[in-house]
Amino acid sequence: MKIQMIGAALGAGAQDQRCAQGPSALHESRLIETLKTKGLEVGDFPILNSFGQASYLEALPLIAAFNKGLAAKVGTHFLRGEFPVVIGGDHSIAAGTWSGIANSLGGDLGLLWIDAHMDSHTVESSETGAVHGMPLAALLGHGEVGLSQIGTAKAKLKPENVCLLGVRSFEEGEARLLKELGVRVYGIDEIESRGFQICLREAHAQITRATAGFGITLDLDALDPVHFPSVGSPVDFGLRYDAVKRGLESLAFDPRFCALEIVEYNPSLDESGLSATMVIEILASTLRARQDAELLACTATGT
Ligand SMILES: [Mn+2]
Repeated sequence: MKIQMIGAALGAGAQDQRCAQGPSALHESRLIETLKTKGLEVGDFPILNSFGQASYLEALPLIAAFNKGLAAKVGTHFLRGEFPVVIGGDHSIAAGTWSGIANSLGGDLGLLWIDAHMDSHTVESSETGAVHGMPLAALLGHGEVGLSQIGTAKAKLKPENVCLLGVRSFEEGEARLLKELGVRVYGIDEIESRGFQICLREAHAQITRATAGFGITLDLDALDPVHFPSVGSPVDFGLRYDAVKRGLESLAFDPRFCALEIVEYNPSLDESGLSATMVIEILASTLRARQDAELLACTATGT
């Protein structure tokens, strides 16, 4: 299984735009070399850049154009039988990544959205106008058409095929939309009381029940900032790094796992480089599990 890393150097969707430097900083932290030494089949690491400068709602046309290109690139690699891994950038790139997969999958897409926030605003409900607060609404077919109708006019996700995990900061408008649609949200209180692994397994069962494949998008602000402070919008009391790393590894043994996205790494807040190492470790363990699953499946079918 060939893993195709894609950098999405976009920061225009966030208030703090410095996560645009995430892909290049990880590249300089020897991301690709480390994955190769772990036995992973990775090629090059092209980084898509956004041209032009804008912020808040004024950035919408720029972000829509960027995501259109990202979706095409992700879809092309996926249709070649490769496993796309998109590295952000702010979370507005999710509209591109998952439109690219949904348009190419040939069936419904399941998605696990690990995040401190809901990212389910529309232009009307957003209080800040920051576009990284809108990608999930767009993928569900709501809000700005430049984000919600990439490639096709169809909604990329059905509400019953998405679960959010780790949420602890949200506004009324986006919560109302998810509630009306019936999207399952695992807030931090439920995760604390029932246990992370139990909630994760339940979410995995839901997003694979009626889908042709599933993806994971990890917004690093889901992690507790005590352990992982290097993000655009930190929120206290998050998920534990080890639990998330082990959890992603366990889900990645499922051969239906078809793409991964990691966003919001802010290298300006990572002077020691420790957070970069943590991101690379999560990628290595998750992709290793996915590759092993592929090898096992090939052995089982004799191919
Ligand atoms: Mn997010």
